[in-house]
This record gives sequence, C-alpha cells and structure tokens, in this order.
Amino acid sequence: MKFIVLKKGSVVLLIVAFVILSLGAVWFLLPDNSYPTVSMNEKANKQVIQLVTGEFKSETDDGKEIEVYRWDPSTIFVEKGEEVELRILGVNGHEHPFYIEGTDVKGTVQKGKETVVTVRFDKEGTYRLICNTHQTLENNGPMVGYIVVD
Ligand SMILES: [Cu+2]
Repeated sequence: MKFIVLKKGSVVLLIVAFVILSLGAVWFLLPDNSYPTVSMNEKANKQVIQLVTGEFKSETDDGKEIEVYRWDPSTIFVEKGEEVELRILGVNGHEHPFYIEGTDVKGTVQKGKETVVTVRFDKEGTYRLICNTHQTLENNGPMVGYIVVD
C-alpha cells in the first residue's frame, strides 16, 4: 500500500488554491448585474456644477443697510471645449435674470426653483455670469460670478 505524504504547508497551499478557484468559479457563474463606473455616454460625462443665489446684508455705522446678492460659489473652473451644466438654485432674492458674457446663454433664477443651463466654452479666459437686476452696488450688486476656462 502506498501513502501520499503531504506536508502541512502543502495542505494549506491546496486549501488556499481550492478557495481561490471556488471564488473564481462563483464570480464567473453569477449573473452580470454590475453597473459601469465609467460611462461612455456623453451626457453622463458632462460636468455638473451646482450654484445657489445668496445674500450678504449688513449695516453701516450711520445705520444704513447695505445688501448684496451673490452667486455661490462665485468662481468656478471649467475645461475648455467641455460641456458644462450649471444648476442654479434660487435661495435669496425673488428673481435673477442673468446672462453669461461672450455666450448666448441666459436665463432667470427664481426663488425656490432650479434653473439649468448648458454651456461650452471653446476659448480660454474668464467669463462673467452677470445678473441683470443686480449689476451694481446701487442695485444690490455686483451680482457677478466668474467662470474660469482653461
Ligand atoms: Cu440678481
């Protein structure tokens, strides 16, 4: 009668190999219900930037109230040639009709609502997001945001 003599190390190695093969088989046989982490869909690759309308309020020493509306964040960075979606939520201020300098993008942000615009910049530079109603200090501005494209 012949015996196969296994060393303790060999047994452990065999068990590890068996477990790995079993896990591999299970992984291979399971139905494919995974989700891609990177989508080739152009729309999914679009950069989305969320903004809100905010307000700074203060009082000067002589009791005069000063108030400024703002875009928040007030400076955003985007890639040249890449489509960007701006989602702007109206929080402070009743209404902010705006446009983006150097583009034909315009819209109106209303309190409690989200305004979505899509924009693409083909030239590097700094573009201003300007609120028509609040352009200067006299009109509770400057409500100007900066879009840095590079
Ligand atoms: Cu405004």
